Amino acid sequence: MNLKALNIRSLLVMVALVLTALIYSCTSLKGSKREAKAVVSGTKPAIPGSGSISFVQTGNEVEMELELNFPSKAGQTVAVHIHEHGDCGNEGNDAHGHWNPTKANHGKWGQGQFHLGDIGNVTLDANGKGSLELETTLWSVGTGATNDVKGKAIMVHEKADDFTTQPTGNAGARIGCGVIM
Ligand SMILES: [Cu+2]
Ligand SMILES: [Zn+2]
Repeated sequence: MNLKALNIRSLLVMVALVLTALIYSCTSLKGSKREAKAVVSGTKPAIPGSGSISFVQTGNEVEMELELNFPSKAGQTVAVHIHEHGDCGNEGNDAHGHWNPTKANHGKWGQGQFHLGDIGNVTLDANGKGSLELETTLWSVGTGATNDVKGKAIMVHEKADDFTTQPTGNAGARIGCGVIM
């Protein structure tokens, strides 16, 4: 084997290594899809309920999917927020207020000022079931940044949010809660 052949061989090995590294980094980017979930449980025995929420971040965009099932609230509209502490103790009160890392006023999602936790209202059907989907670049998932939804609580209220009353939207008692993990 002469010197030229050796050089070509090492060049080929180099190219193969670079290609492998490229393919690996693309695969790991794909694998870095960030996800979080919460299981919603009723906080009051008199108002049984359940639900789930999931957050999936792809690139800068977070997709949220929420499902609720509160039979005793059939046909009514309930408010859903993200609250600042991931603690559902004391009938949801340990979750404290609306998650508001941007120090905005309470309001309606996507209009003027609103808390990052102001998801909005969900109208439940005749069986008490409802769902909501949201896509946003305002949140992140598992990044540790100030807009990270992980470690917060999802809260369901007995009434609709009026999007006006500060700082709660006058949505009434906390009937469902789950920690976003
Ligand atoms: Cu709330
Ligand atoms: Zn709010």
